[in-house]
Amino acid sequence: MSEILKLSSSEVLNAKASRRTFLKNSALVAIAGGALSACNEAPAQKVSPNAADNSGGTTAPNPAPLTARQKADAMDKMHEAGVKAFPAKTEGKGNQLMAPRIDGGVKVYELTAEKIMWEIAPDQKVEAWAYNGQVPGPQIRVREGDRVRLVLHNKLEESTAIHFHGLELPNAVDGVPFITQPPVKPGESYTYEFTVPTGNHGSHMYHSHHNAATQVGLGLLGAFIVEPRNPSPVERADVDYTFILNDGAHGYTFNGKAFPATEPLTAKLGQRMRIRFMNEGMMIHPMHLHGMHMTVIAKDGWLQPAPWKCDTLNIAPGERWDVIVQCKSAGVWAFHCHILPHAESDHGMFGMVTAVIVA
Ligand SMILES: [Cu+2]
Repeated sequence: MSEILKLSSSEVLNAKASRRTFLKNSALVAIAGGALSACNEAPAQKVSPNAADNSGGTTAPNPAPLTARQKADAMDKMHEAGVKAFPAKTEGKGNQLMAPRIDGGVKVYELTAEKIMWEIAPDQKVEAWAYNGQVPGPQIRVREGDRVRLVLHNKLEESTAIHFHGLELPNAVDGVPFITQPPVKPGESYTYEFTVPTGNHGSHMYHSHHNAATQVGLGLLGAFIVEPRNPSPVERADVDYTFILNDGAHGYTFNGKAFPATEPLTAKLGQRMRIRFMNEGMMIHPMHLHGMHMTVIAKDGWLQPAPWKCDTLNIAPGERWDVIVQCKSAGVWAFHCHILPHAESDHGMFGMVTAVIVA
């Protein structure tokens, strides 16, 4: 072996056909050959100069490069497949209305925070931190003046807490660790009890207020809707949708799902559709509805001095906006975030896309 390693390149090139150099050269070729075949056997190191060319360099490229039209058709096929799959079925549904247990006139809700696997879109399962196994967590719906008790059980590996976003509650139940309460440690439970203030009705939220960029991004959030005792005529609606936007670890989602698994909003021709936008993410999302305008009636639960109209409504983090859509035109109307990289790529639509379907 040491003899071979001492062989210089000039010796190889100028070698005389002596038995000694013949043996040296043969050994060198064997070593080089062995190294090459080892390379060929390692799949990660296989390199083809042109993956699309299967000719081996002996004939014209095969298959031939795509024409511009073929490339356009290939892209269209991906876009069409996404739209045809909508609304795609996935496992699990978030934001399900939760019935309280009544205890001496108090509405009692129990929420368990726990790690689960959650299907965002077909065959796209991710780890989620969820309340009661759903993302968003169960919808809590009460009336102004109700007495509410919420019991949080923490089955996570880190501490957590719940803040009631938009409710004007006593300081002690504000849900911010080290400001108003100790963190709820893994394995512990914590009880919040309060009366929903009169006049504080509308679309509110509950979510973690501990390591929140991670915990809310992973799914620890839900709608807390307070119905008024005396609804205003502007609020009258035939169908009522809660529409929670998020943009954390699970990507761009509406109610915990990404297109084509997002849920369409449906109404009959002539019906009034209420949409309660809630942004639990960390980015703004201008929601744009095709074909019909939206009439904005409330911001953060508070009725506007006068309703106003738009077709694109920016929903900033933490905001809630309530709108009415007078469903005056039949059809499938695209409804999406207008920051286009949140909704579409060259592979087709994804993330923050759904449709308002008027039939
Ligand atoms: Cu967006």
